[in-house]
Amino acid sequence: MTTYDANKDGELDAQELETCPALASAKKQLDINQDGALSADEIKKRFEAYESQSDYIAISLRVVRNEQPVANATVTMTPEAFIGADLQSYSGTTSDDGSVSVAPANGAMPGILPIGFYQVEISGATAGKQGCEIADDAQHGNRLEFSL
Ligand SMILES: [Ca+2]
Ligand SMILES: [Ca+2]
Repeated sequence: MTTYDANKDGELDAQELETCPALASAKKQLDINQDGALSADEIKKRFEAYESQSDYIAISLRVVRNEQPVANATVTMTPEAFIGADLQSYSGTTSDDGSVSVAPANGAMPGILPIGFYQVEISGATAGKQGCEIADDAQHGNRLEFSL
């Protein structure tokens, strides 16, 4: 969290969250006191909630532009360092229907990812930084859709 806490006040405010779209995407669930900022304690509580969740989740991922599927886009999902330093990245290329099953470099268990927060990079994206949370109770469920 210190990576994103630019003014070092122990909280991530709306401006700081812009630099971490993964946390920003889950703000509704994380921001317990609804003050628009995420405190270290609120983030800690989220990780405590993970204890009772699945370790890995099968996700379906799709890339669209103007609601149309985007083929041949490379999607790379990189775990945020704060969820664990030893986690690997997942990537894949979208098919004609815009869907992709991302996999680690060794190809094991495509489409099945550890829960947590991810940076998402998509080739051809113009929308700026993207990110997401993967969790049993994430608001988008296990279906992720990214717009370019
Ligand atoms: Ca701050
Ligand atoms: Ca808060």
